[in-house]
Amino acid sequence: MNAIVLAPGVTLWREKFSRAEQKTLLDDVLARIEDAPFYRPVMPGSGNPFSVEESNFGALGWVSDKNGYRYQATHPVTAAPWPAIPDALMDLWREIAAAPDPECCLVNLYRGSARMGLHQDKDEKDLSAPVVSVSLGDDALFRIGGTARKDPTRSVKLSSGDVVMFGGPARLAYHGIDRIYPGGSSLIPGGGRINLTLRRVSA
Ligand code: MD3
Ligand code: FE
Repeated sequence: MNAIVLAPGVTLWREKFSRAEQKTLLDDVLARIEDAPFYRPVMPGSGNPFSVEESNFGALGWVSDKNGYRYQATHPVTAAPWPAIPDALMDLWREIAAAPDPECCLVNLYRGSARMGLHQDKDEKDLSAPVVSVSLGDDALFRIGGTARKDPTRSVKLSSGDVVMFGGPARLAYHGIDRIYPGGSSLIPGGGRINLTLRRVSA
């Protein structure tokens, strides 16, 4: 279905979720957020707050605090287990990922000038499975490079309903979100962007 290969291991499906499917998925996500509210992580060491707010669904959630980055089974504020991953996202993974079921759906909320600096995702024991990303709401300027920080990067605008899969040679690529374009989408109440990333954590 209209897959574009952006680079080796990087596949993009523009508007894989229709507007109606985006709305249904967002309602499902926001219902689960009632049980696992967005919170603002802080950087290990410095304790500086992230500009994004986060939550998770699934058996394991990715968290960051003064002590480091890790996966854990419970919400750092409520101490409750994370809600289950929405069915529509499990279906998506099973359609495109060719890997055992995801254990984590990290939920990132970008409002205003929130961004995410260039980084690698390498806290997962299983680096053979891809990461699958779903964008909802306002457009974002996404940047992806190579496996070394100094490698050249390219920028791609991601819009609501877009799905990107990062696997194989791209699994350890540096990537980040330079900015959000506010006000472009009416999907999310209060505006902004939600990114959902599905990950396999255990080997
Ligand atoms: C490329 N999130 O949560 S999703 C993250 O839009 C993260 O919220 C961004 O980077 C966001 O870690 C980008 C796209 C993405 C996610 C994981 C990747 C790209 C990736 C892992 C490896 C390579
Ligand atoms: Fe990442």
